[in-house]
Amino acid sequence: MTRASLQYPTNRCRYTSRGAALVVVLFFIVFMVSLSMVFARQMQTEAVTAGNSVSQTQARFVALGVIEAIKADLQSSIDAGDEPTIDFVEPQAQVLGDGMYWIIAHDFTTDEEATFGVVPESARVNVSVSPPDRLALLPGMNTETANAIADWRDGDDEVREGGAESDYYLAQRTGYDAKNSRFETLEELLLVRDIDSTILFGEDTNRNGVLDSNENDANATPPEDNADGNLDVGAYPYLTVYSAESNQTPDGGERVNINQGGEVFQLLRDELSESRFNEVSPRVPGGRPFQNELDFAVKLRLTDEEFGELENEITTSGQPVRRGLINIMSAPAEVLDLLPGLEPGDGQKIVNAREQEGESMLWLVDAIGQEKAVQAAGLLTTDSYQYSADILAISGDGRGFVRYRVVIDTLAPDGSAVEGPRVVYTQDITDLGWPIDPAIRMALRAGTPIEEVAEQYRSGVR
Ligand SMILES: [Ca+2]
Ligand SMILES: [Ca+2]
Ligand SMILES: [Ca+2]
Ligand SMILES: [Ca+2]
Repeated sequence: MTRASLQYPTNRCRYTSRGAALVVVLFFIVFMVSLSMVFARQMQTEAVTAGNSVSQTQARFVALGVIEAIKADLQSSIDAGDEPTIDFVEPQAQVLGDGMYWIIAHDFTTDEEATFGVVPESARVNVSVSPPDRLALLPGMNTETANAIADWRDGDDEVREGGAESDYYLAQRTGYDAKNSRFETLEELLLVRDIDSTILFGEDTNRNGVLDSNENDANATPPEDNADGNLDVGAYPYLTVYSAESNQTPDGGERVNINQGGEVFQLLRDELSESRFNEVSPRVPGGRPFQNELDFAVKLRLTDEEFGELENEITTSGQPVRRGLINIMSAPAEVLDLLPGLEPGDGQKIVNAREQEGESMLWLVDAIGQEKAVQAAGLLTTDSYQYSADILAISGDGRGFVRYRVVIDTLAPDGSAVEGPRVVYTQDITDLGWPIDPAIRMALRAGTPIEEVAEQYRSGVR
């Protein structure tokens, strides 16, 4: 990891040349969206009665334009030789063609207003990888449900304590086998014993992260909620099935396994001064086996700068793909708390410390102590190769809107290398209803120009 990869998208200077290329792509997207709308209007003259569905079609083209813009944004960072990042696509009250869009995100610290952004999937807990004792800590889960999840994904038919394997599922009215393989979508969780939409979505039935009035009135209106003034968001916003990265070096080479053979000595000789090489290399044999890269840095007593040069070149894993690593730079405190060996409060310490200057992940030792840092480090990353977007798009006349949840992966299907952005999941969740301020739709319906509405809602709306 270099410092550049730590600078989550705050410093925009280095993106200047990328920006110019991306502007061309975005211009093309706007052009295509507008063109689609012209066709949609022409169709309207042939079917006057279908007015609202034409607006719906316009909204759909806006959403599809947003997906293309996100892909172009990711591609431009890959083209620049960086790990994929979102640097240009703005998420809140943006005009695209003749419509507007928002990208709805989730902020665990508030249920009073919506937050917006494209979410790195490595900021979530991977339900295919996370140990059951960690899954049990998620809202709505317990040891039995977590063990049922672990049984569902593990390759054997041995039932964990309180868990469930094929014997259980086959005995149900609609019998099916336990998958015995990793999850491919989050909705697949609904096939696991005891997991239902209440566990996944809690009281937040419209999945906007906001406590809406119907979600806080007990059973006066659906859903049934506990009317305690707090939104139970369920497990869904914490979870992913997509997070994965290749175990290659940033330029596509093989990483050096620090637990085997003599290659690591050559690497140390290449990267360190002669005096430092003579100092630290004798510590390698006694330090083996290293738990992970951070353990290596601690045992060899590397400096922050030295470890910064080495950490993306080394590994303790023989696997071509590493699944479920959690992004230490963008995961919320609530997710970081779920790392093995950490306890509630450690996540917040990490969040407080992660913006400090540094060349490597060594700052984690200062933030939460050496023992915890080394235990957690094997599951940490600073990158994300998969991004999800919950896109809300509305036609300029306010009569049609759509909401799509999409996941975009930049890795090849086998996960072994970066290939380029592709959509791996799309779900139409328009029927959950309009999830942000209803005044936006009313203003557009009343004929307020979209630029005016966008200006008004670009900041500080729920
Ligand atoms: Ca199993
Ligand atoms: Ca809600
Ligand atoms: Ca209710
Ligand atoms: Ca509640």
